[in-house]
Amino acid sequence: MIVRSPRILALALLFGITALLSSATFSRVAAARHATHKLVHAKIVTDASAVGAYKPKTIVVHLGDRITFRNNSNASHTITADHGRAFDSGNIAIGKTWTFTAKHAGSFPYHCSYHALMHGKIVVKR
Ligand SMILES: [Cu+2]
Repeated sequence: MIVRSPRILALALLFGITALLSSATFSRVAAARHATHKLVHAKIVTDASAVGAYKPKTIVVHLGDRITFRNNSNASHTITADHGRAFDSGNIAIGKTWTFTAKHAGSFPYHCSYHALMHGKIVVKR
């Protein structure tokens, strides 16, 4: 293609540069979004009616994020997935922590394998 008008050439150049810049900005933003994974702090507290309770009860994170649960209650507990073997903390003694890494998207209800009334939910978004 032969461009005769310098005005059209300038416009084409301007358009090209703008497109290049905006695509570079976009990919930088997208990369940053995936590079920064959150660390969420949660806890297990003493609860008069159920021995222990997860706080917060429902936690929403994104893929790659981690949740650290600290057992601030006065009994041992577990964080055990309701369905299949998605995750199981095993025993979390008083004062100890357990960290969950969000590797799969979905909704994961869990419970304490010692105390039937303790329930929580982790929601992992893409
Ligand atoms: Cu428990």
